[in-house]
Amino acid sequence: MSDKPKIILEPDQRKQLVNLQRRLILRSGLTLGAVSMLTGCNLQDGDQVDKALWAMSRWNDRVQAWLFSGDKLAQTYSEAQITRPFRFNAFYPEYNVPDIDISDYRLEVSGKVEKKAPWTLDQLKQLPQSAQITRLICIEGWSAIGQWSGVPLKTFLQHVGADLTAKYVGFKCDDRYYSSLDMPTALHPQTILALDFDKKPLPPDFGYPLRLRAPTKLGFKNAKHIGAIFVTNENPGGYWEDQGYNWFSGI
Ligand SMILES: Nc1nc2c(c(=O)[nH]1)N[C@H]1C(S)=C(S)[C@@H](COP(=O)(O)O)O[C@H]1N2
Ligand SMILES: [Mo]
Repeated sequence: MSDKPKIILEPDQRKQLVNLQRRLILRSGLTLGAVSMLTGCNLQDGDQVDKALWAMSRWNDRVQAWLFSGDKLAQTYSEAQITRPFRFNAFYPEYNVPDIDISDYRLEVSGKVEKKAPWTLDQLKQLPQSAQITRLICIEGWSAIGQWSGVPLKTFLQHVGADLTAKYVGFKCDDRYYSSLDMPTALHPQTILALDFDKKPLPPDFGYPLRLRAPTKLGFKNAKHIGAIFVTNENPGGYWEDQGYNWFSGI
């Protein structure tokens, strides 16, 4: 709090705190001033700020889930507005993008679903498809408009007889990334299992052979190279979510 003596932070702690502040400010749409007012902290001191911000982050998950029941639509754009070239991002550099052999590829399905048989890409292509031109927003401070098409996640979940009253849908990726969605977002009309990017099969950089495209969520919730989907009542977390990124991170 502002009347407490300054706490000296280790460089690591400081970095973590600055990141958390930045994320929370981005996430909540609040200004630095508003966050400092709400938390009663001057955003300079250690422990107290950290505690208040983590508490706010958890509070955010609950309030956001309650405020946004899954029917709010993300903005869509025209073809002329597409960002070219599109931007790549992952937790590793571009030259480490996984090289996936499609002849071996199967999408695995598990958890609270009736049909657990794995899916080939061709089988996924047989399901109804939906296209969108939307903005992917990365928490690192950039965004890009792109075109994706694929199977609405809701359609897929219905096909496998998923328990749609379960709380979460989890994703495991072929690069060890993982993430998860709340069920309302999984059933949202703009949430798709994208097979195509820019009207062509997803290139390796952008998530070949299958990625999640949920424009009501931040970029890091849009898992690429999905190898497995599961339905569960236990929050599966995620690669960035488990490092402090706000789990809900959406509208
Ligand atoms: N499998 C996997 N999916 C991932 C990531 C990753 O590292 N691995 N990074 C996420 C992040 S932080 C962002 S912003 C988007 C970037 O997607 P793009 O490369 O299509 O721009 O992918 C998300 N999905
Ligand atoms: Mo990101």
